[in-house]
Amino acid sequence: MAIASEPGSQAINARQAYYERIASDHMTPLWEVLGALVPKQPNSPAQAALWRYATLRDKVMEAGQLITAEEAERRVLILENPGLPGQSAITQSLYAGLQLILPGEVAPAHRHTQSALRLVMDGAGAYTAVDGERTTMHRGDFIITPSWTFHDHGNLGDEPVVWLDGLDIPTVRFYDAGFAEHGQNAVQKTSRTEGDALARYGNNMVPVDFYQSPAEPTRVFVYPFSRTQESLDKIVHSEPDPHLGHKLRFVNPATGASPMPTIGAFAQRLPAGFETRPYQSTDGTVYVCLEGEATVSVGQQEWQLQRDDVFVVPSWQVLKFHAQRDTTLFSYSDRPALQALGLWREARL
Ligand code: GTQ
Repeated sequence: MAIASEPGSQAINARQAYYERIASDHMTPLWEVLGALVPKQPNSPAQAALWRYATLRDKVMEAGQLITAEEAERRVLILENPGLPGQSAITQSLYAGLQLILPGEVAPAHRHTQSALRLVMDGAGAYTAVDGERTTMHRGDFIITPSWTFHDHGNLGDEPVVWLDGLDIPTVRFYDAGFAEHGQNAVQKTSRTEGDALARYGNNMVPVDFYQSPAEPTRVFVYPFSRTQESLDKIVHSEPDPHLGHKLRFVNPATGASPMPTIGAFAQRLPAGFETRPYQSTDGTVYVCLEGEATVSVGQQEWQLQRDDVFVVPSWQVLKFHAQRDTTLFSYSDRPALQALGLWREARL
């Protein structure tokens, strides 16, 4: 009967010496790392983490006294996952940051291959312009700037405006596919009136000859919170999904695919008193608590959510909610990328 036996110290020393010899030829033995390379299930180095909005806001307002939006290009505090220090990442594939623009300021036009979304959190009177059209930012609005579209931000009002940026920066870095350039002018010239894209592409119609392939981003670059709320308010009277409550995904209305190919976005309502059953999925997800009051548990962590708090649920960590009041959540993840690659899984426990 042959049983695998523990190697003796002589064998271990011989192997170690061999590993060192082959290292100079840039080779390394698979058998020492196979279990970590091909895990039985995801074991993300990213950690579950929460950022209180009060703290985020205080800190970004402090930055407002230290540097202008113009000088910074983007005055943003990066939300860095405690398990991924120095990587400017909130999950392995996604970035999150809190951006501040003060009255009268401009964040100059640029474009890059990274796709971006904004979730407006605080203040009124700012706009984002995307490829020649502006949209005025309201709290809860979900705004996108697809890959390689020129975008600039400005604040025409009299109060600070703060929003959450979500980008696929780590994904684009992983693929070594980053390109960027500045616009000719800090503030891009507008070529369409505000609301044009939403009317043309986002009202259950598209221009008669307009067809897109699934990976093309939507021309609808704002999903107003008023419309999201309208949908959630209507469906909340039906039976909630036991694991998700009432959860909707934002789509490109011309294709049914996600608004941008690398980042998916979701809106969710948990009715007062509702408790979700445990759920896990492979798309590491960033959440914003837009309204309400709820307890969330992610793996061993548990938090009492307050308005505008931001938290992250890494891949395959078990997620549960218990809403004390009607609670509205916005979230974004790399789900469409995982789905396109055949790597998305969920488990309803
Ligand atoms: O607004 O264009 O948080 O380019 C990071 C990179 C925001 C932006 C970020 C960016 C932007």
